[in-house]
Amino acid sequence: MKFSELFCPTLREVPAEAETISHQLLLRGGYIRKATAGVYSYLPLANRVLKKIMNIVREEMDRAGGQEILMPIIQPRELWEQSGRWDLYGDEMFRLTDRHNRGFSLGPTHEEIITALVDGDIHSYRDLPLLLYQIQNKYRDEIRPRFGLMRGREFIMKDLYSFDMDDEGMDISYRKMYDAYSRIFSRLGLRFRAVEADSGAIGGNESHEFVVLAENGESEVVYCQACEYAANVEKAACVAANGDNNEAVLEIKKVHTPGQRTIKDLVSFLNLPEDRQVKTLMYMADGKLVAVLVRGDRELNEIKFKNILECNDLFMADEYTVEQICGAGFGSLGPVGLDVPIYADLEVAVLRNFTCGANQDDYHFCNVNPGRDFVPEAYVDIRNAVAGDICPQCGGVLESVRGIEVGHIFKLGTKYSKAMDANFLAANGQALPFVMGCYGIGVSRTMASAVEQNYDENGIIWPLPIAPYQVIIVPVNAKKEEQMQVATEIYHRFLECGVEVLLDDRDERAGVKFKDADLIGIPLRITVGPKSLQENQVEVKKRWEKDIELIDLDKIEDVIIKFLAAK
Ligand code: 9G3
Repeated sequence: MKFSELFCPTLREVPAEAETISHQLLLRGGYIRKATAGVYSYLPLANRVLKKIMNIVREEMDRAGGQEILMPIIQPRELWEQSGRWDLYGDEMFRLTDRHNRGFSLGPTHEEIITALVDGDIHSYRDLPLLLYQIQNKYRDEIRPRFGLMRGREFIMKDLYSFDMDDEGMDISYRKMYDAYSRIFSRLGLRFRAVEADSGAIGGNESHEFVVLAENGESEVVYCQACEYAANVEKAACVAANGDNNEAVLEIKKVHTPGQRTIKDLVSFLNLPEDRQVKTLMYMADGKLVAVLVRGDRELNEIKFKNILECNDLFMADEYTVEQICGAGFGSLGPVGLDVPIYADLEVAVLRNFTCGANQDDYHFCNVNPGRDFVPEAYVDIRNAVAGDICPQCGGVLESVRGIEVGHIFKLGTKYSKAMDANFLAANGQALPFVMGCYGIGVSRTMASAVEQNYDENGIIWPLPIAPYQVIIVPVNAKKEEQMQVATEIYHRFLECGVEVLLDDRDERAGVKFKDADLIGIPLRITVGPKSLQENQVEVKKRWEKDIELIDLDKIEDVIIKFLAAK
């Protein structure tokens, strides 16, 4: 491809609305352009990267026994009513009506479509297991689409659905997908981790996320250095603190704490460390007020809490309601004498003589002791795990990293097949619901996460397997006949060998061409300049290294082809 013909509108300036590095570099590199909030066009270079990602995904899905199909984006409302999810997703679902005023959704996912499809034509256990997948646009009306392709309202997803006779079959399909995902992200040249994850509203009880490690990723993961344990913080289990607290139990006392509202206020006002305090948070769970206690230095994990309460709606109560019920504002709440069901984190059970609000503004209780001064509904694991915690699997020490969720696989069980009455005939003639799994990869998000993980001050550094082109040839001066002649000759030789090569034939200053080559992130740059021609050599520079090698003109082909083959 000749750069002078390539639709690749690079930008010098960082667009103001781009907050993350991948959004900035994909815009500046001429990879994407915004059509509207959260909706992008993929320009030629991005399209080449996406196709490489999709091909690796396809190869591994096919190798794992998947069969590629393509399902509709327009989905009839009736199917979502059958599964009971039409009303579950509010404004996030794009909805439309046709000329007959019938309701449809723009597909945010395809459990309903695929279950109805398979139910229509698969009737016997002999046809199982069945793994069907697609690579297709998805639509989700995010409240705040941001970070470019990372959180769009239209994005490309590979979604595979597995159909088995029983749980054992589902576990086998799940394991095949888990292994296929590990191969995919390795082949894409990304540093990633597979971690235990919360299944959320989709249902089922086991799921794993594949997270590309990146310091400003939205997902927080904890992992153990001593064993294989790794989990999204939403899911990571916290082991109960040891109960060998033999501190003497002191008499409770009420302390006047004028204007002291937060944990930090009390640290200074009472010279009291955070872990000697307990914070009380009030939530509405399916319309009922509940209190939750965590140690002053911990954060509540709302997903764990919601799973324990098994409620649909969980959100923080407003201060007005709280004042009505508890007689005090947020900064003065506590469990003592609180006429609301209380759930306490495991750590609170072993606290002695802690301080908390007295349910009276400007007063706190000191020397509060669980059991004597309040009795919770239960002591449960509802705090966020943090680095330094004990590994729930082996007792080692947990570390924490951030990353970008690019894949998520779920054991669905019979949730959708039961809801939609999708059955097969077992060997004994019994009609049984399919046992399903679903497996997603964010293809467009994977491209962005590759940038988040591989860039420097000059631009993108594509992992070789997904670079839009492998080599860019830069003649220093397009006006010099000899340089252009040599550059063009190398270019044609590479084309003949099947090397994916760009020739920067633009009549631009060398500096501009080098900057663009770095910005768009082509792995190998070959420079044809006056100096190197005297010695019958060209300069070769790898995008991720600083130094430049001089290679003889008659060896350049072998060197490059050997290098590319080795990768
Ligand atoms: C919706 C809307 C948004 C959604 C969903 C449904 C997320 C929804 C979960 C999944 C689970 C898996 C198959 C591929 C991998 C992920 N956001 N989820 O079901 F109607 Cl508006 O999509 N689906």
